[in-house]
Amino acid sequence: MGSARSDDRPVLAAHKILIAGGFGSGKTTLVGAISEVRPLRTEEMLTTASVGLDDVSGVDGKTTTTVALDFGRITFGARVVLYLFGLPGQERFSFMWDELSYGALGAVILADVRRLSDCFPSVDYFERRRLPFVVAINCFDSAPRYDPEEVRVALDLAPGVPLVLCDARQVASVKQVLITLVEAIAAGHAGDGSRTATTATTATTGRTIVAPRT
Ligand SMILES: Nc1nc2c(ncn2[C@@H]2O[C@H](COP(=O)(O)OP(=O)(O)O)[C@@H](O)[C@H]2O)c(=O)[nH]1
Ligand SMILES: [Mg+2]
Repeated sequence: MGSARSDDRPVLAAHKILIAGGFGSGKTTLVGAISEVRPLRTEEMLTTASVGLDDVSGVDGKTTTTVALDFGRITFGARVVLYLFGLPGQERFSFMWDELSYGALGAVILADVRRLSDCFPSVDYFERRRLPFVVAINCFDSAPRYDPEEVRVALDLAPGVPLVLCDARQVASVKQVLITLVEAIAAGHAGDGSRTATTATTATTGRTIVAPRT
C-alpha cells in the first residue's frame, strides 16, 4: 500500500518502428548505434554460400549479413519507448515483412545512393500497406552526394514523405531520423501511401542516379 500510486508513474507509450532498406544500407549499424539495450543481432559472416544471393558490390567493407532481423530499443524522455525492428533486406526474407510489420507505427527506409533501386521494394511495400515512413539517405563516406530533391524525384515520393540525410553510425543523427518520423506521424504526414505524383521523369539536374521507380 505504501508504494507509489500507479497514476504517479510515468506513462509509457511503446511503439514499434521498422528499419528497412536494401542489403548493406546500414540497418544493423543504425539499430546498434541507437539501442540502449544490447541489440539482438543475427549476423553471420558472409561466405561463399551467399555468393549470388547477397550483392556486396558497392558496399563498404561488409563482411557479415543479417540472417533474420535486428532488434533494439530506445527511450525518449520517460514517456516514449520505441522498439526497433530491422527488416531483413534481402528479397528471400520478404515473407517476414508482413509478420514484422504487424502493429508498427511507422518505418525508416535507409537508402544508399549508390544502390538506390535496392530500396524501391521497401518504398513500394510501405506505400501499399499505407504505413507511414521516412526515407533516410545514409551518407557513406565514399558515396557521391546528390541533392536530396533529386533522390526524392528518383524515388517518386509523395510530397509529405520526409527525406533526410543521416549517418547510421551516429547516435545524434539516428535520433533525429526517428524524431522526424514520429513528428511526421503526429502531424499526419510521413506518407500514408497515397502517391500523388505520377511516374517520375528524370533527375532534375540531368545526373541520373538510377532509373526512377515507376
Ligand atoms: N561510412 C559509413 N559506413 C557505414 C554507415 N552505415 C553502415 N556502414 C557500414 O556499411 C556496412 C553495411 O552496414 P550494415 O549495417 O551491415 O547494413 P545492413 O545490411 O543494412 O544491415 C557495414 O560495414 C557498416 O559498418 C555509414 O553511415 N557510413
Ligand atoms: Mg544487417
